[in-house]
Amino acid sequence: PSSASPHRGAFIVLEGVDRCGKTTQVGLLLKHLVVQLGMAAVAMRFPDRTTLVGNLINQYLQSKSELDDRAIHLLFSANRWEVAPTLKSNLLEGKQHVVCDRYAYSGVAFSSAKESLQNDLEWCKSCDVGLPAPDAVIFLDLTQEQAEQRGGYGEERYEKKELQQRVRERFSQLQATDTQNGQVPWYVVNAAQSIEEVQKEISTIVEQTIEKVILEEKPLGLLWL
Ligand code: Z5A
Repeated sequence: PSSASPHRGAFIVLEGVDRCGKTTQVGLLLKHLVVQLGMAAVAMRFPDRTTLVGNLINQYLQSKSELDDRAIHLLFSANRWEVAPTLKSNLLEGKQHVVCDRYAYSGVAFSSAKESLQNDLEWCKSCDVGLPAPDAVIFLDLTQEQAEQRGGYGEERYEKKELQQRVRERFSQLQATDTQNGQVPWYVVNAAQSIEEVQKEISTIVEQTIEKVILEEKPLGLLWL
């Protein structure tokens, strides 16, 4: 990567289905950027269960409360909007790279995989329009069968085979429209490789993205605008 001082941090999002290894890879990537490359970087994740809204989401995911499908969708989106000022300030004032575990793509993919919202993809997207846009989405690709081999699904509400299959299809749809619009580049990484191999691929993509953001002095974009 360039040794030039960054005008802002790069915003990297890791997405993928359940069990694809996002959390593992966010940790390794952060270590790589900070310890090995000496860069300023922070990790963020959605849902951020530490906030008031995040607490409501946590109760819903653990089936301790019931909510209308649109209401929970709005809460997931609100959770991003309430953290957006911190995200922006990390990138713009702090000039820190942000590595984020899930983002609005998960929001749309999971909600629109539900029967009640399956024809409302655009409504699902509309709630997150205008959030900071990632400089790269890294999609950790794992088939249903491979995900299942990593241990059965857990206790949380969405950890069910049929739903996860539809979520996977929704992610492909979102990738196709982002690619068509040319705003946010997607990189698909085969998540069935070893942890080290996945990490190597991710590091290369991220280093190239950071270089581009610095050299081209890319302004921070607005999602889906
Ligand atoms: N959700 C939503 O509906 N709307 C929204 O707007 C958002 C989210 C943001 C909770 O998310 C739920 O919220 C989620 C989507 C929905 N529902 N589901 N399903 P979360 O992010 O809090 O929790 P999670 O997504 O369920 O975490 P995860 O996906 O289960 O884990 P992961 O981060 O992808 O994977 P991991 O923890 O790094 O690894 C999983 C296991 O595999 C673990 O044992 C690892 O050691 C192992 N692993 C990792 N990499 C490898 C490789 N390469 N080989 C072999 N084994 C590996």
